[in-house]
Amino acid sequence: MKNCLFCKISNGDVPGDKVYEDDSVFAFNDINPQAPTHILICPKKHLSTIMDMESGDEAMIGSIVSVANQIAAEKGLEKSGFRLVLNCGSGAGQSVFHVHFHLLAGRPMQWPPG
Ligand code: IU
Repeated sequence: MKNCLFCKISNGDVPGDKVYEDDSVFAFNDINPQAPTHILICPKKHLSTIMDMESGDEAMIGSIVSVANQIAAEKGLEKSGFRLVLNCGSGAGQSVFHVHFHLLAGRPMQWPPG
């Protein structure tokens, strides 16, 4: 999508600190990390919120969880664990309207999140 920041990071129009990329998913370090590891994992397809998911998008969204597991394994997070967060809508804290999962790790996590 033309005016979407994360689409621009995906296609290289805006620099991003990418840590993973395949045909349908990309991941990059969050610019304002909230934990020692804070990576955003996104579908390349522009979806403003997860509620815009369509029939046929299930495998793409599911593969984001596989990518999270892969990154966690690469970073040795299996024992310490990690949190995978998706904010849907401004009321839930979403500020960038291109679907992204936050992979957070490396510090104690509180529950419930704020
Ligand atoms: P949110 O769930 O939509 O609130 O998360 C948006 C995230 O995008 C947030 O953690 C920002 O720090 C992050 N981000 C970024 O990594 N690079 C940017 O240029 C912008 C936001 I704007």
